[in-house]
Amino acid sequence: MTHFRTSTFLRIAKKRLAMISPEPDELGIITPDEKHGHVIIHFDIDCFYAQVEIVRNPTLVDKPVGVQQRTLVVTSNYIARERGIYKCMPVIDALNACPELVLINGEDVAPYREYAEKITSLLREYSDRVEKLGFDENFVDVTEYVSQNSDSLTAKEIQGRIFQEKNYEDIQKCECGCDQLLIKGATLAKTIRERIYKEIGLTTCAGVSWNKLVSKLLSPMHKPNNQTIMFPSQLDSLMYFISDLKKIPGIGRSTLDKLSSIGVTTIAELQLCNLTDLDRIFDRATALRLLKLSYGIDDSSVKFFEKNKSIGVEDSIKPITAFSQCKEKLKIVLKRVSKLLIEDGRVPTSLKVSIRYKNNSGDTVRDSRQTAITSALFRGNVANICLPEVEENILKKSLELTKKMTQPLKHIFITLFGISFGKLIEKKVLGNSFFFPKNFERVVGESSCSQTSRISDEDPSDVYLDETVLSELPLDLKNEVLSSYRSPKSVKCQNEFETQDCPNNWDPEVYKSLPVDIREELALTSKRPAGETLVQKQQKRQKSILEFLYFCLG
Ligand code: DCP
Ligand code: MG
Ligand code: MG
Repeated sequence: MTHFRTSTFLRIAKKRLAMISPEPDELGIITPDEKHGHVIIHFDIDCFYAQVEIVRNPTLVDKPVGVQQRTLVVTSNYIARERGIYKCMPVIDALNACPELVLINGEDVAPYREYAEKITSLLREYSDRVEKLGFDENFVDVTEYVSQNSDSLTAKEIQGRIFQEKNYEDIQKCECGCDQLLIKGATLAKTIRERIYKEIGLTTCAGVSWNKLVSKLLSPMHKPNNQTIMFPSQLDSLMYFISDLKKIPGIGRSTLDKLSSIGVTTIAELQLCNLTDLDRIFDRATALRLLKLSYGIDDSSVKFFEKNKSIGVEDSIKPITAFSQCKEKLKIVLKRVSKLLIEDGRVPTSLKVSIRYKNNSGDTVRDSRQTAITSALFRGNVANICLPEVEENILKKSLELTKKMTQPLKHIFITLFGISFGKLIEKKVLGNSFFFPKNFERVVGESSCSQTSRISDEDPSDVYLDETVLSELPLDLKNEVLSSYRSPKSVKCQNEFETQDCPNNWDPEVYKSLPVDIREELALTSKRPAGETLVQKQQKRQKSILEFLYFCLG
């Protein structure tokens, strides 16, 4: 295989793609005005777990450090790599190769998750399009940021390395002028990497280009702690250089097997395929995508940042054989998950408990149960999960769920507990009307949950007040906000009625299946003392909420 000139390559690529379909434009063929003009950076943290351990214990900085999970060294710092340690090396081999290797147990991944989240939130300062790939990688589409900060990103020289160490002067310039945008993107990538190092303590690698595939292929080229940029006219050389189909993200084991069944084992061979060849083993959409990838064409966008749908922790434990031992174990798991929940800041409205246990046939199996929890439990601030009464409430529910799973067992033999919180509610300050209750704070997020407290635009009493936000206000503003609450017309309470609200004469399962408003009505009616009207009952609730607010404000 010889090196094509870029123009030759593009001509061949277009011709080939044109042969694939009578409407080549629909295939997203690279045309300067269509596909270029984006700036996408791929970041990958250097020896991630090992760096986190070194940041947590700086005395390790000049030692060979490996992170151990079970019998493997899953990663190591670059000092250890120079001494022959590679990823997923058996511990025994690693210690033979490098007896002075410092091994750290990395089975608790919580610290790594914490650092990964710090990085993602720093990246989000530059774009809403931040897409995580695995634990230590992110794509960021910085096109808008680069365009809006064009002047401040003007650089005298290109930051980092250029693919194949080319001189920029020798590179064929793209007709659309995207090269300049990419150069500014490289300046931004350098700034971001410096910030990650200064603020979080981790070095990273980055790839800068106009699409996700190319950026991902570029970022490991100058490891560690460096970045690589490439220009569209170098695309053919890149795909030739990569050569190995396995290096293309999205081409996994089963795709490789199918391709090899028709004799395709390299990128160059895939480029030579036509659609008819690929149609035999793939559907049309997959066949087209594979062909495009082989030419370095990737028109998938960087997805908008999405927070985790749930937050949970699982712990393997020494087997427990009595239900009475469950609470203590659940408490340990709950403490860990509480920390993550507080860092996240969203309020959960569902609780799930998972266990791994031996069933009556002696097989080890997993099971989980979940229940709704009221967001009111946290009184507007998820940090309240640490209050003893809140913790106790959650533990009680967790034990009830565990009981449901273990009741059919002849003997209890549990080897894992997990607690996970879901249906997380975001709280967001809206617009400029910060001090007006109806816009003060609004619960957003997974509002599909009909049991979440809802807010009406009309009724100020219907607003969800966050004590932490209130407590930060100057006194006069606090009073102004509170004055709007002096005589609310009505307060819609947290209307998440659960089984414990179930009237005595109702079957809890039947009660649970009723619509929320009917459950609310039933619960209120059944609980109020004789002679008390529904309105009086609601007024009582309203009063206690107000008392709580006044209490919070001192
Ligand atoms: N990891 C793991 N098991 C694997 C591969 C990786 O537990 N089979 C973990 C350890 C790594 C982290 O994921 O630190 C990120 O994986 P990378 O492949 O990015 O490897 P590193 O970040 O460790 O090294 P590099 O500097 O090569 O990116
Ligand atoms: Mg990495
Ligand atoms: Mg990685």
